[in-house]
Amino acid sequence: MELKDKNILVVGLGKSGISASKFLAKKGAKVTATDLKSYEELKGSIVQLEGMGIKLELGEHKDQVLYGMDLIIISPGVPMNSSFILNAKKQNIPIIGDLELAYNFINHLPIVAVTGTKGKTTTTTLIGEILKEDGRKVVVAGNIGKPICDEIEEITDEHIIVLEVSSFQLETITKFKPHISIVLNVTVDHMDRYENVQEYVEAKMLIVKNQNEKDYIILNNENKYSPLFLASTNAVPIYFSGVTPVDVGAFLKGEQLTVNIQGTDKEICSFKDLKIKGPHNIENVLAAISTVELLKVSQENIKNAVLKFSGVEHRQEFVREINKITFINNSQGTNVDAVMKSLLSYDMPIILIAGGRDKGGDFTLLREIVKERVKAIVLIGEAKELIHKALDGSTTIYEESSFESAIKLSYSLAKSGDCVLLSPGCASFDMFKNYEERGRIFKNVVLNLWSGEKNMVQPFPLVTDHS
Ligand code: UMA
Repeated sequence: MELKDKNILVVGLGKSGISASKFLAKKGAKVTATDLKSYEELKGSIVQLEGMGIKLELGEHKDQVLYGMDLIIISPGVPMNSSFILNAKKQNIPIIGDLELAYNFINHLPIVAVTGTKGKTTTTTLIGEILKEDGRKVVVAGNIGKPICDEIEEITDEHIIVLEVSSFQLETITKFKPHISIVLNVTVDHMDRYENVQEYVEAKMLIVKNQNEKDYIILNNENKYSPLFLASTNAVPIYFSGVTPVDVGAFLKGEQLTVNIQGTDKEICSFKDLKIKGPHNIENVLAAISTVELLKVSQENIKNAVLKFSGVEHRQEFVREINKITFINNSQGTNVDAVMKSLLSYDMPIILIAGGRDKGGDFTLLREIVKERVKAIVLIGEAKELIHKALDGSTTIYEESSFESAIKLSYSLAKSGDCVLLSPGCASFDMFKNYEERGRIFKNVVLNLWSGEKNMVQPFPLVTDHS
């Protein structure tokens, strides 16, 4: 793809827009970038574009900027039916996303693309970890939060590219073709962007659009939309299932995660030995195992990487076991649904640490599951009282004024075989810079807990996170 001296408009200056703008400028394109946000709102990030000769049109998308454009790179969060984009379409300006842009420079390499409503980041990360364990050169990027255009300069001919792709990114592909596509599951989501479920599923189905009989599609045997994907591609299907054995693919044989793609069953490990818990995570691991089996990773390296994998940071991340008490960091669980999912994932009595800044969630929806699984709740932050009221009577509830004292109280309440779960169901901004800081402080406090005396802490100073 020749970019030199082309007039290219980047729409949206979030992570992908900034990354695409830099990439295009380095390739000699004449770049204009526009965003609905003002200079004031964006100044922290657009500083990266200084000195690159990029023209900025901020605060609104003016139709005049479309004049003379050869190409538009649209950010995933910009809807294709906005009046500005519809106007661009009328003028026949080609519109692609950063995924398609990058594809032009990496299409000679094996590409693995993971999509699905839930589990994309965990599965994408795990595939990357297994490939690394096998000594492969791998780039993991995409919707995971790392735009692929940022990685292109580092990519060599030996690399395997593992991409998390969203329906928003798939909407703007033309030639993008993964060698292996993975569709983890499709459930209703993003109904603020799509007219109906069918439209959302159709966007996801674009992942197979350019695949042929030399490519593979890994499908969830239990998802009702899988047959639609299969019907629209010539790619070879491989299935995974956490419920029933499949002929070609990965499944549970008793407790054992098992893969059979080459004609014989290979047992990887027991699901009980996984650090990431819950039926959804078994499916994510099975999907990852199918993928790396296709890429001919050794059974031993698959096993080693899978057993080591403690999840994506802040998403049901295993932190530590101390006195047979398991500590889990789910700081990214900032809504009620995420709390529900994490509570369903642990088959052991739970001490739940929750609270923070309320996002308007209905905590009463948790009453039943809390009654069933939660031994105690320790509440922190602005939403303490609100959550206490919503869950009053469903379990024992404590309120703590500091995060550290909440963690220590949870530890003292827990017995051998219990799980202390940070799953706040709220935003973090009342007490922390962001959910990452909340998660790191949690881990830091937990790692400093002293196993000798359960309700005392080891006397080293805590390293506080100011990153
Ligand atoms: N904007 C406009 N015009 C519009 C709409 C938005 O100018 O009409 C501007 C906003 O003012 C903002 C910028 O566009 O400055 C934001 O762009 P964006 O929403 O595309 O966000 P990015 O920061 O570029 O992040 C995107 C993905 N975001 C979305 O798809 C909404 C990130 O996925 C992804 O990690 C990142 O690219 C790198 O590839 C996030 C996500 O929520 C995590 N994805 C959804 C999901 O996983 O369900 C799809």
